[in-house]
Amino acid sequence: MADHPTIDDFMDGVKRRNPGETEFHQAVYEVSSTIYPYIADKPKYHKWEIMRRIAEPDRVIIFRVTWQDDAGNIRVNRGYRVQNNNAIGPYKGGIRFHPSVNLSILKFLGFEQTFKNSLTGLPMGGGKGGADFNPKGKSDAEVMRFCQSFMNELYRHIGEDIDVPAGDIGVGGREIGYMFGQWKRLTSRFTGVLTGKGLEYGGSLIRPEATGYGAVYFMEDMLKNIGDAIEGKKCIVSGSGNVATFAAQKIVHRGGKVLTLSDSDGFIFDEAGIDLEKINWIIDLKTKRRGRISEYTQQFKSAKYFEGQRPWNVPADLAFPCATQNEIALPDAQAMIKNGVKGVSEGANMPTSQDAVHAFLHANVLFGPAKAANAGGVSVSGLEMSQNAAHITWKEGELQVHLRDIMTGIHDKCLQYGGMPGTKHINYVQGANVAGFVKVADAMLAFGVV
Ligand code: NDP
Ligand code: 2IT
Repeated sequence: MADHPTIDDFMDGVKRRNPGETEFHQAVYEVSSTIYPYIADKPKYHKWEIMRRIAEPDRVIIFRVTWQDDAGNIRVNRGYRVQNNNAIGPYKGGIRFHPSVNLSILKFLGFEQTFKNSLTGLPMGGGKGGADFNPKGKSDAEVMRFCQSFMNELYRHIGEDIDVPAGDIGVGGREIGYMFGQWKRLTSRFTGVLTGKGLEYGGSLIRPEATGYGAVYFMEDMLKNIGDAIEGKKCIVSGSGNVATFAAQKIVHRGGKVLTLSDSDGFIFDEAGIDLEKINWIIDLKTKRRGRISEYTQQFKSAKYFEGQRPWNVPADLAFPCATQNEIALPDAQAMIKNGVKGVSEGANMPTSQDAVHAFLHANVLFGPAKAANAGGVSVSGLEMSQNAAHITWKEGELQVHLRDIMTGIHDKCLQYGGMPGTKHINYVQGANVAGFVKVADAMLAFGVV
C-alpha cells in the first residue's frame, strides 16, 4: 500500500502538532506501532484517517482553579479535562491530582483510555482530567475547597450522558465526595455524573477493589493459558495506593506471596510476605492517616525499607507495577528478566517504558499491557453508571461475577488479535491495541466525516 502514509510520517505529524508532549508521543507510538501493520491491507482505515482522528482529542478544556489555603493565602492551580473520543459512548476516565500533571500526561491517559474502554465491551468513550494540585500535606478543608473550585468550572462540561469522570492518582473517595457534592449543588440534579462514589450516595460495591483485582485476574488468565497459576509465586508490587493494595489483596487470595510495596519515597521488602492483615494496616495508613510506606517497618519488623528505590531488583516470579507511568525502565526490565520473572501485569497506566516493553516481549515474558490489565476499574465504573441509570443497586456477588467475566472477555480478545503466526506465544500488546481499535474505528466509519 505504497500510497498510504507510513507510521514514521504519522508520528512526525503527531510530534509536529504536539511539540514537547513526550508521554503523549510515547502512548500514540505504542498503539500505532501495532495498528499500522494491522491496517496495512485495510485501506478504509487509511482513507478515513482514523488513527489521525483518534490521536487528536475531540476537545481539551483548560481552566484556572483558585482556592484559599488554611493560612488565608490565595492559591492558583491549573485544571484540565481531555475529552478524547466519544465514538462508542460518553467520555469516561479518571481525574488525577498530582504536581506532575500536565497536558502531555493527560492527553496520553485520555488516548489510552479510549482503547481500554473499548476493550471492556461496555459503551464508554475515552477521557481524562486532573490538576497540578498536590493533595499531600493538605488539610481536609483545603482539599474540599480545591475540589469545589475545580468543580465550579468542570460542571458545565460533564454529565451522565456526556462525560463521566472518576478517580485516579490523588483522587479517591474523599475527593469524589467533595466533587459530587459540589456538582449536585450547582445543578440541583442527582445523577451518575461521577463514578467511584460512596455507597451511601450511588456508588457501586467493589469499585475500590476493581482495578487491583482485575490486574491479578488478567495475570491469572495469562498464566492459565500456559497451564500455570499464581499460587506459590513470589510477587513484587509497586505503589501502595488504591490499585496496589487491592492487587496485593487478590494475590494473597490466590495463594501468591507479596514481597514489596512502595510509594514515591521508596519501597518496603517483607521477606515474610505481606499478608491480609498487613495489607489492611496499609490501606488504613494510606486512606485514613495519609502516612508513608516507610512507617511499615516500625510496625512489622520482618521488613526492610529502601529509600529512593523501586522494587524491581527483588527476585520474583511475577511483577505488578501499580504506581505511575514509566516506573520500569530498560535496566529494571533486564534485572527482572535475569531474575527469571514470568509475568508482568500493568496495574498502573504505561508504567513500562517502550524499550522495557520490547525487552519483556523479546524474552517471552507474559506481558499484560495497562489498557487490558487495569481495565477492571473502569469496567466497574461502567457498571456503576448502569446501576445509577436504572436506579438500582446490584449485590456484591453479581458484581464480582461481572468483573471476572469482563476481564476474561478482554483476555479472549487479546488471544483473538494477539496470536503470533508460527508460535504459541501471544503478543498481548498487539492483541489489546488492535481489539480496542477495531470497535472505535468501525463506529467512526459509521458516522462518516465528523
Ligand atoms: P493512588 O493515588 O491511590 O496511589 C498512587 C500510588 O503510586 C501511591 O503509592 C503513590 O505514592 C505512588 N506514586 C504516584 N506517583 C508516583 C511517582 N511519580 N513515583 C513513584 N510513586 C508514585 O492512585 P491509584 O492507585 O489510583 O493509581 C495508580 C496507578 O493506577 C496510576 O497509574 C493510575 O493511572 C492507574 N489506574 C488507576 C485506576 C483506578 O481505578 N484508581 C484504574 C486504572 C489505572 P505517593 O503516595 O508517594 O504519591
Ligand atoms: O485509568 C483508569 O482507567 C481510571 N483511572 C479509572 C477510570 C474510571 O472512569 O473509572
